[in-house]
Amino acid sequence: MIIPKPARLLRGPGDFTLGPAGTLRADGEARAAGDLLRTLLAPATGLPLPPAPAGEEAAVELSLDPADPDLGEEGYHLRVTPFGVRLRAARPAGLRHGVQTLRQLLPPEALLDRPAQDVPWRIPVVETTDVPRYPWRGVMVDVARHFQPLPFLLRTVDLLAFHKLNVLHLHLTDDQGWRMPSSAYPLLTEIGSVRARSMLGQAGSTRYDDRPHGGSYTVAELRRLVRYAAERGVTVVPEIEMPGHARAALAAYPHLGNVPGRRLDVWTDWGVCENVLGVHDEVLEFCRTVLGEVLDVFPSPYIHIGGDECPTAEWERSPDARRRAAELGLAAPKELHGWFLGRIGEFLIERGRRPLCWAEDSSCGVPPEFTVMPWRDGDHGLAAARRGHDVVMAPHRSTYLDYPQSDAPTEPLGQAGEIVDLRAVHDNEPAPAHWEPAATARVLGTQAQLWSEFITTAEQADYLAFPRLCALADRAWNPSSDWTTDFLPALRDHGPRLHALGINRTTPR
Ligand code: TNX
Repeated sequence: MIIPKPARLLRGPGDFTLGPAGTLRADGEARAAGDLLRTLLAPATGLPLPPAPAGEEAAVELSLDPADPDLGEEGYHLRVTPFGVRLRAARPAGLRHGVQTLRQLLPPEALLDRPAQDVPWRIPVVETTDVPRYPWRGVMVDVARHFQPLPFLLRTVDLLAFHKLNVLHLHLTDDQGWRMPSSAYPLLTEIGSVRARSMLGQAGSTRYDDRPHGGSYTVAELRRLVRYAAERGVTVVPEIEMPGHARAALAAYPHLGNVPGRRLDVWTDWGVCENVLGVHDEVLEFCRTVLGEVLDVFPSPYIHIGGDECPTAEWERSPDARRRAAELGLAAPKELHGWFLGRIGEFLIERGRRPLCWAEDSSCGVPPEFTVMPWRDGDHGLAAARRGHDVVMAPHRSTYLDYPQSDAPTEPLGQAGEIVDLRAVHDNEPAPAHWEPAATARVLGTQAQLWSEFITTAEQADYLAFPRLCALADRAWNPSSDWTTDFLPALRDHGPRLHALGINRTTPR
């Protein structure tokens, strides 16, 4: 059994063995998916999959049928018979998912990054027509709290694609670090990417590790990530946090803040920082300029501008911010939050993109053109959908993978206060049954969150992400996957695959 559970899969007797003489046909727009299959199978299998000569049957054939009404943007039809493999889709994205299904149907050794010895590359006879329920199936990776180098992100893309997840939401900036270079504002990374130390333990702790943490990407690296992800059917959605969670920017450019002449360092604590961006014109100009550079690197239709956890005390105290609120006719300075995000949203829409932000309650104050990510408990998703927002569900009790998955003492340090176990992730229904159809129709999908206050290494990230990410992928793809009769047996088959992929499942230090 494979993960996510295909919408429909029939198994037949026998199998097909892919041998060294096996050919591949993938013409026209199907070629890229054919190349992907070659790239993915080569390290373990060494199979060359040469192109099939014209007029000859290929062992594996990939084809596009744009007129197929049932397969949509991402669906595919796969038929394995004792004589070969036939994969068809309406769009290249569907072919890529079919390629991942094929990888899971092969013996797990096919997933190794080195030659496997003496494994017959048998694929069971199956027929599947497989279409996802949601167009947004993602993972947010926080590279702001702890920087992760490019290879980590490339591997993450591979693991997403393997589970038919199609969005990598990249949290590039926060109080503790700014990871995206800007040619207009070079100090964002020169100053804002390094903090002097890290808090040890939960927010409010008084212990620190007393060593610097830093890192940032080059534009070339980010472009490479975008390209690599696109080849695998993954969209990289960048996030630049504003107006809160922006202390790294304030450390680099103090004039963006609310207190003239004040200098702040890059934050070394966890939690909600009360220093936020100011609301004067220079700040909006800064955000537009930085986002302009972001748009140049990331073709994603959606651009995330944060918007969460923005304390407004500095605005209440600042004469300038109070004046601005009054000029705008706002009832209170705290309404500057929605106003700020709304202005930046307009900018993104003018540039042909869709603004996206976190929503911690039903009144995040942004116009309906914003897509929102409700992340707290309660019916905030429903309320947002009723107000006309598209929503991507990110409820913390079932999608926050930075919380431990059990109360075992062997669990590595994570966020306190919650256990997010595998079952909770699998049970997460993005649009619960009591939502009315119009609200349900606003749900684009769901995603997992890998906040990285407590993730410093790839081993830790693996440990927290797996197998919970498998559960999220299953739920996001197929509404009918049952915990007991579908997911758990599939996960048993999946274990050797995760192992072959080199995923760490032991308690990291
Ligand atoms: C809340 S969710 C945050 C993050 C933290 C996370 C820890 C959200 C939009 N903000 O800044 O990293 O909790 O679980």
